[in-house]
Amino acid sequence: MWSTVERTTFALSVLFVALILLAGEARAYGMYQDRIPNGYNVKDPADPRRSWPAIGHVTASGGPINQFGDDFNAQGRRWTIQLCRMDSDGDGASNGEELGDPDCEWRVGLEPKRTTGITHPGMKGDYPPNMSGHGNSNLRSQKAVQIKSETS
Ligand SMILES: [Ca+2]
Repeated sequence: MWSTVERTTFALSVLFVALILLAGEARAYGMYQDRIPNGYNVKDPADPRRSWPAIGHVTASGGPINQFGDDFNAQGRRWTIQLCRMDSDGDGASNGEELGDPDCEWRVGLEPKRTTGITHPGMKGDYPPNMSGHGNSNLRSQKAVQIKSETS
C-alpha cells in the first residue's frame, strides 16, 4: 500500500494537473472573446451583474460546449456572416442581434454597432430588449417590421 507521503504526493500531482487544465481552458475561451462582437459584454442571464466569459460553453466558466460554441467551431472559430445570421439557441434572435451586430458587419477590432442590451447567444430565453423571442415566427415578423421602420 502507499505511504502517507506517496498519497500526498499523488494528490498534489492530481491537483496540479487539474489547475493547469483549468488555466488552459480559461485562456482558450479568453482568446475567443476577442473574436466575437461584445465578447466581453455577455452577462449571466440569471444574474446580469456577473459576466459570462465562456460564451460557447454551458457554464460561465466553461464545461461542455453549447450550441453557439458548436456553431462557432463549425465556422472555424471565427465570426462569419453565417454565424451572425444563425440563431444558435433558437430563441428567435440571431446571434448578431444578441451580440450587438444586427447587420453582420462587425470584424475583429471594430466597435460593435450596439454595446448595450447584449444577450447570450447560446441560452434560449435570454434575448435582446424589444424582442419577443421563443422562435415565434409571428413575433419575428413584427420585429422585422420594427427594424425596417427604424432604418428607414
Ligand atoms: Ca438566439
